[in-house]
Amino acid sequence: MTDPDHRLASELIRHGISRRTFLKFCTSMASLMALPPAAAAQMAEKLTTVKRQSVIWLSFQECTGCTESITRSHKPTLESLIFDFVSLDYHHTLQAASGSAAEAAREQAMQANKGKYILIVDGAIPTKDDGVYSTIAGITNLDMLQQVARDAAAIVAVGTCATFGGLPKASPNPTGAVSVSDIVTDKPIINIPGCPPIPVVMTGVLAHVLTFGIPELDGLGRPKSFYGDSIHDRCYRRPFYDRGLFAKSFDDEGARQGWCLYELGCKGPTTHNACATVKWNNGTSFPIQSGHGCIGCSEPDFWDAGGFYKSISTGIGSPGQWAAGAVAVGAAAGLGSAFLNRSTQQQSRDQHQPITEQDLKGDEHE
Ligand code: FSX
Repeated sequence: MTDPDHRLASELIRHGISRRTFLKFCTSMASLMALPPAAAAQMAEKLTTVKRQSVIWLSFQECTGCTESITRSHKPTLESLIFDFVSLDYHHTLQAASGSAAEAAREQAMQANKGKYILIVDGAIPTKDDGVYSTIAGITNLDMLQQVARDAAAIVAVGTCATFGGLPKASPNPTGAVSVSDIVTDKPIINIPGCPPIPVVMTGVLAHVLTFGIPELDGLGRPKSFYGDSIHDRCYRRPFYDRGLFAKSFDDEGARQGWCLYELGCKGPTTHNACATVKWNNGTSFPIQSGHGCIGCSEPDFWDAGGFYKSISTGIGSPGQWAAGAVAVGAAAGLGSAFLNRSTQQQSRDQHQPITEQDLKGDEHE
């Protein structure tokens, strides 16, 4: 377990990162999250001075892509440094301790920070046959989630598996996999979907929680600052869509000219995420920029609903499940003051109307 009195300021010095660089990071975080200009300085001040927040990270039914996403960088980044700021008291992939020592660390952290720790979950939770399909230290994921969630201040569900069930929940869902919000209904839950999520989105949301509390969420519990727009809204290929210029195959002249990939099955119009603006690998690129359509990985049921290479316009899949247009449920100022329960999320999910061909045609006249 790490020293809870440790501050980020000393980590910055240890890594030779200047205040100016750190301020730049906070400024870009604040701007990505559409916060007012003064927020960057407040964020920097708070992150460097407050005590480390206890975080317990549980990984359930998943591929470890979410952890890979946040840790796989070829050099230490400020994003990874944010994790030096928190006291990551349990993460069975990253921690040095194993076996009973790891479980003892989890229990100790839960006791020492009762009601105050943040629980991060990646992976879905199998519920069929009493949850026997995934266990850690002999405890089913279902039991461990309920146990650790009980005294958490807030929960961050990371990755589409934890937020919506993701791949484990895909038909025929042999383990009865469900999302965190299907199990925990009495705690604030922030959903950060994506298979995997963008690293800077994870750290940005975490920085917001640590400094200003829970960010403003959409109807699916996703921070509006990162999931408020569709990929289509911010796509650099959008002008081709508007002019009706579509690639018909991945190697035709249109594809070579960088035309819109909509007819090749791109799910950008029905997918909410920050890939088109934040991008991946330190802002290098994102799938559409490398010539492949969006597969909609940050939307519920994307494995079953889309048909990866089928155009939305063919009617294959059911775009209504793809969360067209998020319904805001309001902002929350602090960990204790925001409460997003399952019924609210479910209700919002039910309110989503399918995107129709007419809606998409309507875009052409904007
Ligand atoms: Fe799921 Fe994450 Fe996809 Fe993988 O932990 S969101 S399968 S990237 O690993 O949960």
